[in-house]
Amino acid sequence: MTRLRLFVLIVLFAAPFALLMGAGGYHLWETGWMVWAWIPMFVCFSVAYFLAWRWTKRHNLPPTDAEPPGYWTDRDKAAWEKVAEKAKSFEKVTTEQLENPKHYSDLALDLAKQVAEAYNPGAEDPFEHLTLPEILTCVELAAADLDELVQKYVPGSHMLRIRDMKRARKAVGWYKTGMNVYWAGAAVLDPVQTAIRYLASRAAFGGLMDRIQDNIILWFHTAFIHHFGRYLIELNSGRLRVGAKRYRELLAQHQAPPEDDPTTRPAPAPEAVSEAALTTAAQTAVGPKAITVAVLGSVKAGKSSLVNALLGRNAAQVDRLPVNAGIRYDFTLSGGTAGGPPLPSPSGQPVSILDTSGYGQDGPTDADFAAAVEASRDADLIVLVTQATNPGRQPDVDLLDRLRAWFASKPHLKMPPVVVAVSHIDLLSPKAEWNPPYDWKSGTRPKEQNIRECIEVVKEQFGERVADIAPVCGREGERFGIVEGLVPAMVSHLDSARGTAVLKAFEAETGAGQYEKIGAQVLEGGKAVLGILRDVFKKRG
Ligand SMILES: Nc1nc2c(ncn2[C@@H]2O[C@H](COP(=O)(O)OP(=O)(O)OP(=O)(O)O)[C@@H](O)[C@H]2O)c(=O)[nH]1
Ligand SMILES: [Mg+2]
Repeated sequence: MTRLRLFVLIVLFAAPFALLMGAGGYHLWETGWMVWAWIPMFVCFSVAYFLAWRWTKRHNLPPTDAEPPGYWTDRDKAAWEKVAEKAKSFEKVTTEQLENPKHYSDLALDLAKQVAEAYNPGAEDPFEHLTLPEILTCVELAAADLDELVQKYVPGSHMLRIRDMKRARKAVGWYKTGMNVYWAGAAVLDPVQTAIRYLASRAAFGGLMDRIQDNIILWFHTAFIHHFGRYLIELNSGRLRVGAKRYRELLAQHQAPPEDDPTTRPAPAPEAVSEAALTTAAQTAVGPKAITVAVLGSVKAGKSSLVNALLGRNAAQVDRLPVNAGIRYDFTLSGGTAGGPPLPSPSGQPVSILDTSGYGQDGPTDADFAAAVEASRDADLIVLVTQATNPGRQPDVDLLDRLRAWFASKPHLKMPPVVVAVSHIDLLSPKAEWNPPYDWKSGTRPKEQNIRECIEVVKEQFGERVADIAPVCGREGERFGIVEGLVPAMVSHLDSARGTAVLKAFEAETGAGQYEKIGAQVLEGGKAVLGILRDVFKKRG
């Protein structure tokens, strides 16, 4: 259909309505009802404008600065601060600037430089260490995110061409001109009334259209900086070396497994519980990656007893594997321990527990420390066991400080959160009494008070080195505080632990695949060269 025909159709459709509006308006004006008609019209327009203004206000549009992922290191977080600052700095910039395509390319380059500098301070060229595929992956991921955001929140964006947007902007201009002409005409007919209405409408909607447009454009502009910034951080920290597809897969693998609500699950038969409670991680080939817990502590602190308690009665069904740093146990959480209350844990989550050999009361030797590093660098969570009855905790504090220093020297890794298990609480005074459960947080029995005091002391000794502290008794047959206190504490730090797992997965991948990739590329390149040579020889022959 030609434009002319379209135009004719629109005019023909619109003409009767325009005529009715004109005639009606004239009639209203003639009979003096105009004032009465004007009031509801004014109210309708006001409400419509107000709602449009509110719904396009920035805090009603989805936020674009979602929580930084749990696996981000301190360096990543510092870089994110810069990105957020940049986004904020544009709050008062003109819309014309935000509409200019060149502005976005300049901004992208500037942001890329700033983030890269956070990773290579002082470097002459902060992009030196990047590869082309990584950079392209960054662009691909950011673009995909922005595309999704715009398609979801800007209705009709898939049909709007840039040309249309410019036209819409012009149409607003025409509308304003039209309104001015209308006001001028009305003023001739009824100057006083018109002046009052004009002032009222100015006060109510002055610049409203502009504000609505500005809000949406500024929102997109902020989203652009946040999303691009986020992937620049992933880029500079080396996590995009695996490529866009694998990057998404790795992240998805480390999401918490779907919630399994024990109240809605059909209760299994008692003997089935113990069967189902723990299945070896080896059986779950697909699904989430295992969470690795390193159990550290001094000699005879009660580490092995605690590990046995964590495994429950099903220790036999657990995969037991001697490794350099100690013994590894692999199993899968099921949301219930044998006979015990349901664990507040995501079921189906494979877990690997590493029981280490302890260090002496003089503190960890270099060999002990090396073993602790080996256990912790693969761990997503550290459980540090310390005896309640042994008040000197300097060896434990030393170990944590050395571990922190070690992780700090590896900015692409993150130290796992540390949960302290204070063992042997049964031996706190009164020694002869052991009558669990103990309400150590607020109870008034002497044992409860002593446990509380002991935990206070431990808290002071470790300070911010640890994320959580739980008192336990790990002695066979007298266990207490493990399912009730320690496990929930461990689970509550799982997100952070999963984050550490993500970093490790990326580290392992990016190191491992590199040579195979080069091999494949050489092969591809080789095939192309062979093809060219063949053609050359064919032509000669
Ligand atoms: N009373 C009491 N005894 C405990 C507790 N936890 C462990 N024990 C006992 O302390 C001793 C040492 O416990 P383990 O679990 O072997 O300690 P460990 O830290 O693994 O020791 P090493 O591996 O040799 O470093 C054992 O005799 C346990 O029965 C506890 O909470 N209370
Ligand atoms: Mg042991």
